[in-house]
Amino acid sequence: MKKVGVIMGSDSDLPVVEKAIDKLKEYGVPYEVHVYSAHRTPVQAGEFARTAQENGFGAIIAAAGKAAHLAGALAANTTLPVIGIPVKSSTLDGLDALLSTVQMPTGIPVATVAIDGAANAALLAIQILAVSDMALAEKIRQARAAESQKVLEKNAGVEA
Ligand code: RP5
Repeated sequence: MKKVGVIMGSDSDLPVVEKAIDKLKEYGVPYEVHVYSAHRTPVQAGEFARTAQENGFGAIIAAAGKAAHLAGALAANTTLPVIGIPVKSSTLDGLDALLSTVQMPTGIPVATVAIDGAANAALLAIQILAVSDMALAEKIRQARAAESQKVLEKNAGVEA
C-alpha cells in the first residue's frame, strides 16, 4: 500500500495532527510524520515533496498555522495530491491559516479541510488511496455504515 506523508510546520501543531495519525492507524494505512516548515526549513520541505512519489507516498497531508504556506509549497513540488490542514495557532483563530491554505493559484491545487480538521484530512487521504484499493474502500464503507447506525440509534432515543 502507498504511504501517506504527514507534514507539519512546527511540533506545536502536533496536538492537532495527532487526530490524523489516529485515523491512519485505525485504517492500517502506512504513514510517515515529519516536521518541515515552508519558512524555517524550505529546502527540506521541498526535497520531501520532490522525492515523495519515488519514496512510495500516495498522498500528502500538510498542517500549518499562521501564514500557512506549507501545503502550497509542497504542492508546488509534487504531482501527488496535497491535503492542507489550517491550524488554529494564532490570535486570528486559524482564519489566517485557512485563507493561506485554500487560496491557491490555478494550476497548483491544495485540497483544504476545515480549521483543525485533521481527522477529515486523513479520511480524504485514505479515500485517495482507496481509489485503487478495494479492501480499503470496503473499510471506509463499513465505518460509515457503523456511524449511520449510531446516529439512527441516538435518533430513536430522542424520537421515542
Ligand atoms: C506555523 O506557525 C506552524 O505551523 C505553527 O502552527 C505556527 C507556530 O509555530 P511555532 O512558533 O509554535 O513553532 O508556521
